[in-house]
Amino acid sequence: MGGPAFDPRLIAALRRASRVTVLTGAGVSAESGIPTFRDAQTGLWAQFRAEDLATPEAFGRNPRLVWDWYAMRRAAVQQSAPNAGHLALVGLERIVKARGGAFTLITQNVDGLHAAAGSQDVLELHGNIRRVKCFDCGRIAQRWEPTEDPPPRCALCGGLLRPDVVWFGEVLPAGALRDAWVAAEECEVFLSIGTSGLVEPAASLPRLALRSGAVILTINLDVETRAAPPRFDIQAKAGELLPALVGAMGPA
Ligand code: BV8
Ligand code: ZN
Repeated sequence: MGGPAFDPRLIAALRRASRVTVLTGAGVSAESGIPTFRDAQTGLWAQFRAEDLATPEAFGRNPRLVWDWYAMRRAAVQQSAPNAGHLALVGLERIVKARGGAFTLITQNVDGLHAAAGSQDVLELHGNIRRVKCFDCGRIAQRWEPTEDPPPRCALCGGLLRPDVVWFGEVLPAGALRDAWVAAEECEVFLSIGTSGLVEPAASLPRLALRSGAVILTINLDVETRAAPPRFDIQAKAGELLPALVGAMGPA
């Protein structure tokens, strides 16, 4: 039983593209067992909405609560592994680069799974939950002294440590955002995978690519499958469809 049949125009565009850009959201990590942002919160976090906890105001009001929420998510991330979708994106990068093309992977995810899978030069628009930074002096740390009374303190100034992620109302890392903008403007094929497209400015990247003349492939669970070039929409799980897509492109 062969895999899904892809529109030959999509495969042709992927085969001839000298620059491919990919944007991923939480849907790419779902098959690694990491709940998406839209998934309802569970357990003692069920009473909170993610977007209400992922703000500097929430941390300012209740640092312990927000720290503990991230500690729970970080533990889930540390127990997770890249899935077939992450690995297929590593394969796609290798195929494009082997033919001398450029490949950029932009992620909204903070779980670090693309780098763990072997993707190079990942643009983390929203930071990384495995790192922390000082709420006062901004010093970044990969490790910190555990404490009975979280959040732990900054080794430099004694300020409270927070996850090194971009909260709602905070600006994105300027370099990553600039590089993501250029990668969207200059690519011939843009893949948007596992994102609800609700959070700005990341959500504007596919529109920018479309305006710049790129072919857009959207892979999501809540999208109607249709092929109307230059847009292709495929309703599928990223971890199932991406390996078939890369396989349909042929050898590196
Ligand atoms: C900014 C890190 C300038 C933290 C995240 C009003 C006031 C203030 C701000 C705003 C405002 N209106 C708009 C804004 C801007 C705001 C924004 O966009 N708000 C939205 C909610 C309206 N953006 C910001 O604040 C950004 N900063 O704009 O700075 C500024 C400054 C001050 C004032 C104004 C502007 C910062 C945004 C970054 C927030 N941080 N993450 C953390 O992780 O805790 S965002 C967070 O949510 C995630 O990182 C992710 O990006 C986003 C969730 O989106 P998705 O990844 O798409 O995940 P989601 O669950 O939504 O969807 C998953 C999809 O996958 C679904 O479609 C599902 O069907 C699909 N799926 C599921 N399983 C699979 C699958 N698909 C394929 N296969 C599967 N197996
Ligand atoms: Zn500090």
